[in-house]
Amino acid sequence: MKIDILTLFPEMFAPLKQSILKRATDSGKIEINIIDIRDYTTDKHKKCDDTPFGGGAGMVMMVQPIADAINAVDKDHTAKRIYLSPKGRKFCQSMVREYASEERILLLCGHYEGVDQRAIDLFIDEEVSIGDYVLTGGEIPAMAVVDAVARYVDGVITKESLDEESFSNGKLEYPQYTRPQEYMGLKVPEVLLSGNHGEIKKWREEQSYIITEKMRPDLLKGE
Ligand code: 4FL
Repeated sequence: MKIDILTLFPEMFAPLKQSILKRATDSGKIEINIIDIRDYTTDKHKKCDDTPFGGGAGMVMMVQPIADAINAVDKDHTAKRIYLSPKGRKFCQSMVREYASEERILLLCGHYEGVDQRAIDLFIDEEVSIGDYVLTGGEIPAMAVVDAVARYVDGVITKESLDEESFSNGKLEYPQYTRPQEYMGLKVPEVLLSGNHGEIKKWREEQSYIITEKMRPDLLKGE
């Protein structure tokens, strides 16, 4: 899978060169292409933002550098083009699976007060938010999308990990334990040491239900 990221702050994406994402890019399972929008400005001072028409605080990213950057990497529009924005559709696991099935996605990161609406109207397929809060820019949301989507690309992590995790069965994950068997007086639940796989499975399903009811009752609605 190919992922293009358009940003004014390419250095912010250094975390993608660690751990599982590093392995996935090194092995060629995903290709991440970070594009500096500033490379495409035609302004002699390399300006990429300006004050908003109509007044108001902050700066707005100009349409020209964004348009030229998108046309440079995806002229024939083969990528699904996503703009990270607090106004977008709320990102969720079903969208993760959908994006992972695409050949190519393009992520546009806004900064400051956002981008000129015409960049969205002309070039973007989908506006996506990672939650109801405002950040300094779309770079961290873009990394969240890359991270979540990469896990679903074939061969990046094991199929078992995907099957057992939170949300995959519509519920949150059961508690996990590893050594030691006792820590500060807290013991690992006996059933997990029993070797009885049927009982373990039953316990985990019960725990999933209990934690979901407590933390995210909304997930159980419609069952
Ligand atoms: C994007 C917040 C996606 C949440 C500022 C610029 C944002 C965001 N999800 N905040 N973009």
